[in-house]
Amino acid sequence: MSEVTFSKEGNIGIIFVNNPPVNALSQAVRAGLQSGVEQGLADNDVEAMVILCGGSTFIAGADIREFGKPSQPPALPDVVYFMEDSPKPMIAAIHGTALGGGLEVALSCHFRIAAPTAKVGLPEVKLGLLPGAGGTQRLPRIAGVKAALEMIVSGDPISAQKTKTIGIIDEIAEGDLKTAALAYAKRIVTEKTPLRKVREMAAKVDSPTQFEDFAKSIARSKRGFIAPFKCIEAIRASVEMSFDEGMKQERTLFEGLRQGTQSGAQRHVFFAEREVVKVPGLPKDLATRDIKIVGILGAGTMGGGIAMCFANAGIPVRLLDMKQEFIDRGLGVIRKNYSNTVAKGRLAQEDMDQRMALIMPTLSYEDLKDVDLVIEAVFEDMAVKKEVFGKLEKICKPGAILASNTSYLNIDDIAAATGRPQDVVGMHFFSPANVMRLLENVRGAKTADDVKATVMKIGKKIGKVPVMVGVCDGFVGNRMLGKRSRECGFMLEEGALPTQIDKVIFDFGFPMGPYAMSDMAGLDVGWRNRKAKFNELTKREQDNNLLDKICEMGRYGQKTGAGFYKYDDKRNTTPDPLIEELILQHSKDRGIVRRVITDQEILERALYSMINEGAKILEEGIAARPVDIDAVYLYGYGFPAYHGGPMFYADTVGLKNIYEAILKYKDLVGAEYWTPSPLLEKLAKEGKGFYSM
Ligand code: 3H9
Repeated sequence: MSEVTFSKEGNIGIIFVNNPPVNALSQAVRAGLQSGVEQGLADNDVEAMVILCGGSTFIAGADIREFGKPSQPPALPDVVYFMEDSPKPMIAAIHGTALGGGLEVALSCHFRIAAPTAKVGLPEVKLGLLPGAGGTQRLPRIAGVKAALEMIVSGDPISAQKTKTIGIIDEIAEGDLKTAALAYAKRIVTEKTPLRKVREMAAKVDSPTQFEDFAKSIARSKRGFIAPFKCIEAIRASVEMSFDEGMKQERTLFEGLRQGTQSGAQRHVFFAEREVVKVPGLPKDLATRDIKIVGILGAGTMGGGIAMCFANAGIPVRLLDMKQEFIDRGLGVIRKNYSNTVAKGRLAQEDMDQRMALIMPTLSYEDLKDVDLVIEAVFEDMAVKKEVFGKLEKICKPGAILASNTSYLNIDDIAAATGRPQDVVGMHFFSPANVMRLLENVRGAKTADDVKATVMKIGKKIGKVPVMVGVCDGFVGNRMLGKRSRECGFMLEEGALPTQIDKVIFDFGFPMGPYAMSDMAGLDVGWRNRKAKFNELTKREQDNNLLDKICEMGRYGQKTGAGFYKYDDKRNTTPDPLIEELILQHSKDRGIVRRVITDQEILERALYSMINEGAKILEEGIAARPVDIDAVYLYGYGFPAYHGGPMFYADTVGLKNIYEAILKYKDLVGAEYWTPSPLLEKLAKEGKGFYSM
């Protein structure tokens, strides 16, 4: 069956789009729409035309996969112009999500009717783009500049009800959409309703400085992104130029973005999120285990956050801790988190109550005997974990999945403490667990395939981006981050200060630099880890003991009011001369002559050390694909989406350049820290990238 068909019901032509899964506007769909309108125009019996879609949604936008290729006619702006020009009424019948080019098609129709559950939006900005088929020119004309700015710059869809209020949708369908749309079309014909061409309306600003004010309001949240600001520029054209000139301006801006690296990276992120859940080697149709009740051990920050994730998805939780006071404190934090969301208007009180009711606190392991999945979030110590898993093995029913939230420890060793290693897996959430989207699912050597498939599926269900990784110290995320921390520590000794390093990393697009981040997470965490692994460190790493010195002063970061920086009551950060003095003295004591370290060197050493480790992680099969590593960094560590993740970024820099830089740092810092991964070396010499191996 072709993607677009034309048929008739009485005097109404139906242009039916059927291009699963989301009716994206591929070349065939664009051509089909054009030819559908042509057929309707040529047929004297047809007095109006309805655009209707099959499957779960109206057109969800341009086919994103086509953006990297040369465009094939007909172009969408021409198709929609042709529709709007039709002398016969055109009606869009919307269900599911009319997104991007889909909404642009609808806006070029003369009338729009939508199912009550439908949503519409222009999410192009999330792909580093702007609406390129008239969205920036038509939306402000029909919905006003304010609504257009909000919708286009956020990219978030809005409900059919709201769209009716702001004028985008003319009618909400009652009952079957097709029947309602045909009746609406007939009414338009009978009543001879004049055609409403959005392009003929005028867009007006609400205040003379509306665009500047709006740009200022997003300066912080959209820092580093190009597209949101180009969206504003394009919308401005709808007010200041004629429709045709505005369309030209939109096209120029759209093309500039489409060809830029940011959009390439953000399109990569879109597909990465969907790709990572498809684990190589796991059959798609593998039966998974049913997860109806979840047990969580530990009501601390991590356990509480994890409990919220499941409660948010409507899954009952048994939250176990050793003492009533721990339970009370944990539940108090959960309640406070939910209340804050209610106060911000993002959650109804009723929903909060329902979620709280799903979390059943307990002091008894006995209450875990009927859970289908149990996740332990207890103290990060192998002996403690083994003891816990020994108990779980005895209590939990056969087939229950036993998961550890460990961030470093060896899952195989934990599994060995039970008689059912096939049921044991890592589920590593990131703090705050109710916010961060990454879930590193760690497969042990004996983890059963259906357990792996289940933790991927449940991860997606609770709104995470689950990534399957193998066993190693720190898995993917923390193992790579460890290399960055080490290199930054060396740079402090050699001549940099925390403020300089943090600024470089912040300016690259991370939410914060490594020292601000450590202060936020708590320096004692890293300190404890360092002490545990002290004997495995090199002499230089052992001697690089700034962290020890800072922690010995009782400075554990934000929670103690001081760490690498000083903090006031409101946690405002100021550099501390005392720490700077400590660093200078440290270099002196170690006989290191401090030198000027350029921002470029900081960036390269911080990032390339991680990329080189990422390549090793690929070689070892800890991550199956570069996209898994990118997803870990995008969703767990705040890697800027417009750089696409460390491995994607490496390809944009060029592996040859990275390889050469690694050799340079090998001479400067030492081979034990900077030996290129054989995979990276091979790809660099072959002129390839991680995504073209
Ligand atoms: C645009 O329109 C530009 C225009 O202004 C101008 C042009 C000149 N293309 O998300 P799901 C795939 S830019 C290609 O899991 P859901 C997706 O990869 C576009 N493929 O389903 C997945 O494939 P697979 C503006 C697409 O039900 C499968 O469909 N529009 C596209 O959770 C299912 O997707 C957008 O940005 C696409 N446009 O959510 C909308 N969309 O099965 C992007 C999806 O192989 N899409 N796929 O992994 C979405 O937001 C969600 O997919 C949607 C459905 C809400 C529609």
